Amino acid sequence: MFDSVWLNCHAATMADDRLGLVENAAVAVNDGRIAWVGPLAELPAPAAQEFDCAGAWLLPGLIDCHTHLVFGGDRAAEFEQRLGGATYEEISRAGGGILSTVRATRAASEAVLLAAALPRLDGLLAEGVTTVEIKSGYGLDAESELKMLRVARALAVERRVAVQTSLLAAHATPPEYAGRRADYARHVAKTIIPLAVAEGLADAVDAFADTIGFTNEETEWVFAAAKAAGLPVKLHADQLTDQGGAALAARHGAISADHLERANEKGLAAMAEAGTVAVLLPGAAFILRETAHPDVAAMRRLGVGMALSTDMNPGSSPARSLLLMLNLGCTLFRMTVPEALLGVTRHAAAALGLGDRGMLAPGLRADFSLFAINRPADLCYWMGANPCLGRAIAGEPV
Ligand code: DI6
Ligand code: FE
Repeated sequence: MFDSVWLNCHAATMADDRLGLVENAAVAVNDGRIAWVGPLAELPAPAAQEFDCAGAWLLPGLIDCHTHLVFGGDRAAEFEQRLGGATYEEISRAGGGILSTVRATRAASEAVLLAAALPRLDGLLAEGVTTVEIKSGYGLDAESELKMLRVARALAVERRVAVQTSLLAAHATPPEYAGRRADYARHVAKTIIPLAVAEGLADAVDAFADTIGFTNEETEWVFAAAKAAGLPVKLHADQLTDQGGAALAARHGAISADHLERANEKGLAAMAEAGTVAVLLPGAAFILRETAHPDVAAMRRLGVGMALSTDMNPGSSPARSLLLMLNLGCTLFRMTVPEALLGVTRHAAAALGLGDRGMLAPGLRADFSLFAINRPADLCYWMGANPCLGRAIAGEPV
Protein backbone atom coordinates (compact mmCIF):
# COMPACT_ATOMS: atom_id res chain seq x y z
CA MET A 1 0.00 0.00 0.00
CA PHE A 2 1.39 3.42 -1.04
CA ASP A 3 0.71 6.65 0.90
CA SER A 4 -0.61 8.26 -2.27
CA VAL A 5 -0.67 7.90 -6.01
CA TRP A 6 -0.96 10.44 -8.81
CA LEU A 7 -3.12 8.82 -11.49
CA ASN A 8 -4.17 9.48 -15.06
CA CYS A 9 -1.18 11.63 -15.88
CA HIS A 10 1.46 11.57 -18.57
CA ALA A 11 4.89 11.67 -16.97
CA ALA A 12 8.06 13.28 -18.25
CA THR A 13 10.45 11.63 -15.82
CA MET A 14 13.62 13.30 -17.20
CA ALA A 15 15.33 9.97 -16.60
CA ASP A 16 16.89 9.88 -20.08
CA ASP A 17 17.91 12.40 -22.70
CA ARG A 18 14.54 12.06 -24.45
CA LEU A 19 12.74 13.12 -21.28
CA GLY A 20 11.80 9.61 -20.14
CA LEU A 21 8.20 9.90 -21.33
CA VAL A 22 5.55 7.59 -19.86
CA GLU A 23 2.04 8.09 -21.23
CA ASN A 24 -0.96 7.02 -19.13
CA ALA A 25 1.28 6.96 -16.09
CA ALA A 26 1.02 6.76 -12.34
CA VAL A 27 3.45 8.05 -9.73
CA ALA A 28 3.29 6.57 -6.24
CA VAL A 29 4.59 8.27 -3.09
CA ASN A 30 5.72 7.03 0.32
CA ASP A 31 7.01 9.33 3.09
CA GLY A 32 7.37 12.29 0.75
CA ARG A 33 9.53 10.34 -1.68
CA ILE A 34 8.72 8.79 -5.02
CA ALA A 35 8.13 5.06 -4.49
CA TRP A 36 7.20 3.96 -8.01
CA VAL A 37 6.74 5.46 -11.52
CA GLY A 38 5.36 3.66 -14.55
CA PRO A 39 2.34 2.91 -16.70
CA LEU A 40 -0.89 3.11 -14.71
CA ALA A 41 -1.83 -0.38 -15.91
CA GLU A 42 1.22 -1.76 -14.08
CA LEU A 43 0.73 0.04 -10.75
CA PRO A 44 1.85 -2.65 -8.28
CA ALA A 45 -0.24 -1.73 -5.22
CA PRO A 46 -3.17 0.47 -4.16
CA ALA A 47 -2.70 3.76 -2.31
CA ALA A 48 -4.32 5.34 0.73
CA GLN A 49 -4.93 8.53 -1.22
CA GLU A 50 -5.47 9.10 -4.94
CA PHE A 51 -4.93 12.29 -6.93
CA ASP A 52 -6.57 12.21 -10.36
CA CYS A 53 -4.52 14.31 -12.79
CA ALA A 54 -7.23 14.14 -15.49
CA GLY A 55 -4.79 13.74 -18.36
CA ALA A 56 -2.33 16.47 -17.30
CA TRP A 57 1.44 16.14 -17.74
CA LEU A 58 3.41 15.56 -14.57
CA LEU A 59 7.02 16.73 -14.41
CA PRO A 60 9.54 16.87 -11.58
CA GLY A 61 9.07 20.19 -9.78
CA LEU A 62 10.85 22.86 -11.81
CA ILE A 63 14.10 24.28 -10.42
CA ASP A 64 15.24 27.87 -10.97
CA CYS A 65 18.92 27.42 -10.12
CA HIS A 66 20.28 31.00 -10.46
CA THR A 67 18.38 33.99 -9.11
CA HIS A 68 19.12 37.25 -7.36
CA LEU A 69 15.49 37.72 -6.39
CA VAL A 70 16.10 39.43 -3.04
CA PHE A 71 17.02 43.08 -3.64
CA GLY A 72 15.95 46.63 -2.81
CA GLY A 73 14.66 49.14 -5.35
CA ASP A 74 14.69 48.50 -9.08
CA ARG A 75 16.59 49.69 -12.16
CA ALA A 76 13.84 50.62 -14.57
CA ALA A 77 15.62 53.94 -15.21
CA GLU A 78 18.74 52.09 -16.35
CA PHE A 79 16.63 50.03 -18.69
CA GLU A 80 15.58 53.29 -20.32
CA GLN A 81 19.19 54.54 -20.41
CA ARG A 82 20.20 51.37 -22.24
CA LEU A 83 17.34 51.85 -24.69
CA GLY A 84 18.93 55.27 -25.31
CA GLY A 85 22.28 53.64 -26.15
CA ALA A 86 24.20 53.30 -22.86
CA THR A 87 25.75 49.89 -22.24
CA TYR A 88 25.50 47.74 -19.10
CA GLU A 89 29.23 48.07 -18.53
CA GLU A 90 29.23 51.89 -18.96
CA ILE A 91 26.38 52.26 -16.46
CA SER A 92 28.22 49.99 -14.04
CA ARG A 93 31.48 51.93 -14.34
CA ALA A 94 29.61 55.19 -13.69
CA GLY A 95 28.47 53.90 -10.28
CA GLY A 96 25.07 52.65 -11.37
CA GLY A 97 24.36 49.02 -12.10
CA ILE A 98 24.97 46.61 -9.26
CA LEU A 99 26.08 49.43 -6.91
CA SER A 100 22.79 51.26 -7.32
CA THR A 101 21.00 48.12 -6.11
CA VAL A 102 23.54 47.84 -3.28
CA ARG A 103 22.52 51.29 -2.01
CA ALA A 104 18.83 50.38 -2.09
CA THR A 105 19.40 46.96 -0.52
CA ARG A 106 21.54 48.28 2.32
CA ALA A 107 18.85 50.86 3.11
CA ALA A 108 16.03 48.28 3.21
CA SER A 109 14.99 46.32 6.31
CA GLU A 110 14.56 42.55 6.22
CA ALA A 111 10.79 43.05 6.27
CA VAL A 112 10.91 45.39 3.28
CA LEU A 113 13.17 43.04 1.32
CA LEU A 114 10.91 40.09 2.14
CA ALA A 115 7.75 41.91 1.04
CA ALA A 116 9.42 42.92 -2.24
CA ALA A 117 10.73 39.41 -2.93
CA LEU A 118 7.48 37.54 -2.28
CA PRO A 119 5.65 38.50 -5.48
CA ARG A 120 8.77 37.67 -7.51
CA LEU A 121 8.92 34.26 -5.89
CA ASP A 122 5.17 33.75 -6.25
CA GLY A 123 5.42 34.23 -10.01
CA LEU A 124 7.91 31.36 -10.20
CA LEU A 125 5.83 29.11 -7.94
CA ALA A 126 2.76 29.71 -10.09
CA GLU A 127 4.74 28.28 -13.01
CA GLY A 128 5.60 25.05 -11.18
CA VAL A 129 8.88 25.89 -9.47
CA THR A 130 9.50 23.83 -6.31
CA THR A 131 13.20 24.65 -5.71
CA VAL A 132 14.79 28.06 -6.17
CA GLU A 133 18.34 29.23 -5.65
CA ILE A 134 18.74 32.75 -4.25
CA LYS A 135 22.00 34.68 -4.10
CA SER A 136 23.14 37.52 -1.92
CA GLY A 137 25.46 40.03 -3.56
CA TYR A 138 23.71 43.37 -3.16
CA GLY A 139 24.89 43.93 0.41
CA LEU A 140 28.67 43.76 -0.03
CA ASP A 141 29.28 44.10 3.68
CA ALA A 142 28.89 41.40 6.30
CA GLU A 143 25.74 42.79 7.85
CA SER A 144 23.90 43.39 4.58
CA GLU A 145 24.99 40.13 2.93
CA LEU A 146 23.74 38.17 5.93
CA LYS A 147 20.55 40.21 5.91
CA MET A 148 19.89 39.16 2.30
CA LEU A 149 20.52 35.49 3.11
CA ARG A 150 18.19 35.66 6.12
CA VAL A 151 15.48 37.00 3.84
CA ALA A 152 16.13 34.14 1.41
CA ARG A 153 15.75 31.65 4.27
CA ALA A 154 12.57 33.43 5.43
CA LEU A 155 11.03 33.00 1.97
CA ALA A 156 11.18 29.23 2.49
CA VAL A 157 9.15 29.68 5.66
CA GLU A 158 6.60 31.98 4.02
CA ARG A 159 6.01 29.70 1.03
CA ARG A 160 6.04 25.98 0.18
CA VAL A 161 9.33 25.95 -1.74
CA ALA A 162 12.87 24.71 -1.17
CA VAL A 163 15.37 27.58 -1.14
CA GLN A 164 19.09 27.04 -1.77
CA THR A 165 21.19 30.07 -0.86
CA SER A 166 24.46 31.19 -2.41
CA LEU A 167 26.69 33.78 -0.77
CA LEU A 168 27.76 36.14 -3.58
CA ALA A 169 29.64 38.74 -1.52
CA ALA A 170 32.26 38.75 -4.31
CA HIS A 171 29.80 40.29 -6.75
CA ALA A 172 31.24 43.82 -6.97
CA THR A 173 33.59 46.06 -5.00
CA PRO A 174 31.61 48.17 -2.50
CA PRO A 175 32.13 51.95 -2.48
CA GLU A 176 34.04 51.89 0.85
CA TYR A 177 36.66 49.66 -0.82
CA ALA A 178 36.88 51.74 -4.02
CA GLY A 179 40.35 51.24 -5.52
CA ARG A 180 41.02 48.38 -3.06
CA ARG A 181 39.29 45.50 -4.80
CA ALA A 182 41.80 42.91 -3.63
CA ASP A 183 41.38 44.02 -0.01
CA TYR A 184 37.64 43.53 -0.34
CA ALA A 185 38.13 40.04 -1.83
CA ARG A 186 40.34 39.20 1.19
CA HIS A 187 37.63 40.56 3.52
CA VAL A 188 35.05 38.32 1.83
CA ALA A 189 37.29 35.29 2.27
CA LYS A 190 38.42 36.06 5.82
CA THR A 191 35.34 37.57 7.39
CA ILE A 192 32.09 37.44 5.42
CA ILE A 193 32.20 33.75 4.45
CA PRO A 194 32.95 32.54 8.01
CA LEU A 195 30.16 34.75 9.43
CA ALA A 196 27.61 33.40 6.94
CA VAL A 197 28.73 29.86 7.69
CA ALA A 198 28.49 30.41 11.45
CA GLU A 199 24.84 31.41 11.05
CA GLY A 200 24.14 28.52 8.67
CA LEU A 201 23.00 30.95 6.02
CA ALA A 202 24.95 29.81 2.95
CA ASP A 203 24.52 26.56 1.03
CA ALA A 204 27.15 27.55 -1.55
CA VAL A 205 29.55 30.36 -2.43
CA ASP A 206 29.43 32.21 -5.76
CA ALA A 207 31.66 34.92 -7.26
CA PHE A 208 31.66 37.19 -10.30
CA ALA A 209 34.94 36.73 -12.17
CA ASP A 210 34.97 39.46 -14.79
CA THR A 211 36.46 42.85 -15.66
CA ILE A 212 33.78 44.61 -13.57
CA GLY A 213 33.91 41.83 -10.96
CA PHE A 214 37.04 40.11 -9.64
CA THR A 215 40.26 38.71 -11.06
CA ASN A 216 40.82 34.97 -11.19
CA GLU A 217 43.34 35.23 -8.36
CA GLU A 218 40.88 37.07 -6.10
CA THR A 219 38.21 34.56 -7.00
CA GLU A 220 40.54 31.77 -5.90
CA TRP A 221 40.91 33.34 -2.43
CA VAL A 222 37.13 33.30 -2.12
CA PHE A 223 36.94 29.70 -3.35
CA ALA A 224 39.64 28.63 -0.89
CA ALA A 225 37.64 30.11 2.01
CA ALA A 226 34.49 28.37 0.78
CA LYS A 227 36.27 25.06 0.60
CA ALA A 228 37.75 25.51 4.06
CA ALA A 229 34.18 26.01 5.29
CA GLY A 230 33.01 22.90 3.42
CA LEU A 231 30.79 24.78 0.96
CA PRO A 232 30.50 24.03 -2.76
CA VAL A 233 31.41 26.82 -5.18
CA LYS A 234 29.79 28.30 -8.30
CA LEU A 235 30.99 31.04 -10.61
CA HIS A 236 29.59 33.84 -12.78
CA ALA A 237 32.05 33.12 -15.57
CA ASP A 238 32.99 34.63 -18.92
CA GLN A 239 29.85 36.78 -19.24
CA LEU A 240 31.33 40.05 -20.48
CA THR A 241 34.91 38.94 -21.24
CA ASP A 242 36.68 35.61 -21.66
CA GLN A 243 38.67 35.59 -18.46
CA GLY A 244 39.20 31.85 -18.45
CA GLY A 245 36.37 31.54 -15.96
CA ALA A 246 35.10 28.20 -17.26
CA ALA A 247 38.51 26.58 -16.73
CA LEU A 248 38.86 28.27 -13.33
CA ALA A 249 35.49 26.90 -12.20
CA ALA A 250 36.37 23.42 -13.46
CA ARG A 251 39.77 23.49 -11.76
CA HIS A 252 38.06 24.15 -8.44
CA GLY A 253 35.40 21.48 -8.96
CA ALA A 254 32.64 24.11 -9.06
CA ILE A 255 29.14 22.64 -9.17
CA SER A 256 28.28 25.17 -11.87
CA ALA A 257 29.71 27.90 -14.06
CA ASP A 258 27.06 30.36 -15.10
CA HIS A 259 26.58 32.69 -18.12
CA LEU A 260 29.57 31.53 -20.26
CA GLU A 261 28.68 33.81 -23.19
CA ARG A 262 32.39 34.18 -23.96
CA ALA A 263 33.80 30.93 -22.57
CA ASN A 264 36.40 29.24 -24.74
CA GLU A 265 36.27 25.64 -25.82
CA LYS A 266 39.18 24.50 -23.65
CA GLY A 267 37.33 25.80 -20.63
CA LEU A 268 34.17 23.99 -21.67
CA ALA A 269 36.13 20.76 -22.12
CA ALA A 270 37.53 21.19 -18.61
CA MET A 271 33.98 21.67 -17.31
CA ALA A 272 32.85 18.45 -18.99
CA GLU A 273 35.77 16.64 -17.38
CA ALA A 274 35.05 18.09 -13.92
CA GLY A 275 31.29 17.60 -14.14
CA THR A 276 30.71 21.35 -13.73
CA VAL A 277 27.23 22.23 -15.01
CA ALA A 278 26.81 25.18 -17.41
CA VAL A 279 23.96 27.43 -16.27
CA LEU A 280 22.65 29.32 -19.29
CA LEU A 281 20.83 32.60 -18.74
CA PRO A 282 19.07 33.75 -21.90
CA GLY A 283 17.10 36.47 -20.10
CA ALA A 284 20.34 38.40 -19.55
CA ALA A 285 21.53 37.82 -23.12
CA PHE A 286 18.17 39.00 -24.43
CA ILE A 287 17.78 42.13 -22.36
CA LEU A 288 21.42 43.21 -22.91
CA ARG A 289 21.05 42.48 -26.65
CA GLU A 290 24.13 40.23 -26.39
CA THR A 291 25.52 39.17 -29.72
CA ALA A 292 27.84 36.60 -28.14
CA HIS A 293 25.90 33.55 -27.01
CA PRO A 294 27.08 30.54 -25.04
CA ASP A 295 28.47 27.86 -27.32
CA VAL A 296 25.67 25.34 -26.87
CA ALA A 297 26.87 23.25 -29.82
CA ALA A 298 30.29 22.81 -28.18
CA MET A 299 28.71 22.03 -24.80
CA ARG A 300 26.52 19.41 -26.47
CA ARG A 301 29.48 17.88 -28.30
CA LEU A 302 31.70 17.88 -25.19
CA GLY A 303 29.00 16.55 -22.89
CA VAL A 304 28.66 19.56 -20.57
CA GLY A 305 25.39 19.40 -18.62
CA MET A 306 23.29 22.47 -19.43
CA ALA A 307 20.90 24.10 -16.96
CA LEU A 308 18.65 27.02 -17.77
CA SER A 309 17.60 29.75 -15.36
CA THR A 310 16.09 33.22 -15.08
CA ASP A 311 19.05 35.00 -13.41
CA MET A 312 16.19 37.10 -12.00
CA ASN A 313 17.78 40.42 -10.99
CA PRO A 314 16.94 44.12 -11.31
CA GLY A 315 19.68 44.94 -13.82
CA SER A 316 20.89 42.45 -16.37
CA SER A 317 17.91 40.08 -16.26
CA PRO A 318 14.57 41.36 -14.99
CA ALA A 319 13.16 37.98 -16.00
CA ARG A 320 10.34 36.75 -13.80
CA SER A 321 9.30 33.68 -15.79
CA LEU A 322 11.23 30.41 -15.95
CA LEU A 323 8.82 29.13 -18.64
CA LEU A 324 9.76 32.08 -20.85
CA MET A 325 13.42 31.08 -20.40
CA LEU A 326 12.54 27.69 -21.94
CA ASN A 327 11.44 29.46 -25.09
CA LEU A 328 14.46 31.79 -25.10
CA GLY A 329 16.84 28.91 -24.45
CA CYS A 330 15.55 27.23 -27.58
CA THR A 331 15.03 30.29 -29.76
CA LEU A 332 17.98 32.47 -28.77
CA PHE A 333 20.52 29.84 -27.67
CA ARG A 334 19.38 27.03 -30.00
CA MET A 335 18.88 24.43 -27.32
CA THR A 336 16.66 21.52 -28.23
CA VAL A 337 13.36 21.01 -26.43
CA PRO A 338 14.73 18.10 -24.34
CA GLU A 339 17.85 20.13 -23.47
CA ALA A 340 15.74 23.06 -22.30
CA LEU A 341 13.45 20.88 -20.18
CA LEU A 342 16.35 18.94 -18.67
CA GLY A 343 17.85 22.37 -17.99
CA VAL A 344 15.09 23.32 -15.54
CA THR A 345 14.93 19.88 -13.91
CA ARG A 346 17.73 17.31 -13.86
CA HIS A 347 20.61 19.58 -14.80
CA ALA A 348 19.32 22.43 -12.63
CA ALA A 349 19.40 20.03 -9.66
CA ALA A 350 22.99 19.12 -10.56
CA ALA A 351 23.90 22.82 -10.79
CA LEU A 352 22.84 23.07 -7.14
CA GLY A 353 24.56 19.85 -6.13
CA LEU A 354 21.20 18.30 -5.23
CA GLY A 355 21.05 14.59 -5.99
CA ASP A 356 17.58 14.08 -4.51
CA ARG A 357 15.45 15.84 -7.12
CA GLY A 358 15.14 16.88 -10.76
CA MET A 359 13.78 13.54 -11.99
CA LEU A 360 10.81 11.30 -11.34
CA ALA A 361 12.56 8.23 -9.99
CA PRO A 362 12.17 6.01 -6.93
CA GLY A 363 13.86 7.45 -3.87
CA LEU A 364 13.82 11.06 -5.02
CA ARG A 365 11.74 13.82 -3.42
CA ALA A 366 8.12 13.77 -4.56
CA ASP A 367 8.21 17.37 -5.84
CA PHE A 368 5.95 17.64 -8.88
CA SER A 369 4.65 20.25 -11.29
CA LEU A 370 1.48 19.56 -13.28
CA PHE A 371 0.71 21.12 -16.65
CA ALA A 372 -2.31 21.31 -18.93
CA ILE A 373 -0.38 20.70 -22.15
CA ASN A 374 -0.56 18.27 -25.03
CA ARG A 375 3.14 17.41 -24.98
CA PRO A 376 6.22 18.60 -23.05
CA ALA A 377 7.39 20.69 -26.03
CA ASP A 378 4.42 23.00 -25.44
CA LEU A 379 6.30 24.42 -22.44
CA CYS A 380 9.03 25.64 -24.80
CA TYR A 381 6.83 26.48 -27.76
CA TRP A 382 4.41 29.02 -26.30
CA MET A 383 5.68 32.43 -25.19
CA GLY A 384 4.03 34.01 -22.17
CA ALA A 385 1.61 31.19 -21.39
CA ASN A 386 1.32 29.57 -18.00
CA PRO A 387 -0.34 26.15 -18.25
CA CYS A 388 0.75 25.12 -14.72
CA LEU A 389 -2.14 23.51 -12.82
CA GLY A 390 -0.34 23.11 -9.53
CA ARG A 391 2.59 21.72 -7.61
CA ALA A 392 3.32 19.10 -5.01
CA ILE A 393 6.07 19.32 -2.41
CA ALA A 394 7.17 16.06 -0.78
CA GLY A 395 4.06 14.40 -2.16
CA GLU A 396 1.61 16.97 -0.79
CA PRO A 397 -0.38 19.09 -3.22
CA VAL A 398 0.23 22.78 -2.66
N1 DI6 B 1 25.86 38.83 -13.56
C1 DI6 B 1 24.54 38.96 -13.58
O1 DI6 B 1 23.83 38.60 -14.44
C2 DI6 B 1 24.10 39.61 -12.35
N2 DI6 B 1 25.31 39.66 -11.62
C3 DI6 B 1 26.30 39.24 -12.38
O2 DI6 B 1 27.43 39.18 -11.98
C4 DI6 B 1 23.61 40.99 -12.64
C5 DI6 B 1 23.49 41.83 -11.44
C6 DI6 B 1 22.92 43.19 -11.72
O3 DI6 B 1 23.05 43.77 -12.79
O4 DI6 B 1 22.32 43.71 -10.77
FE1 FE C 1 23.57 36.23 -12.01
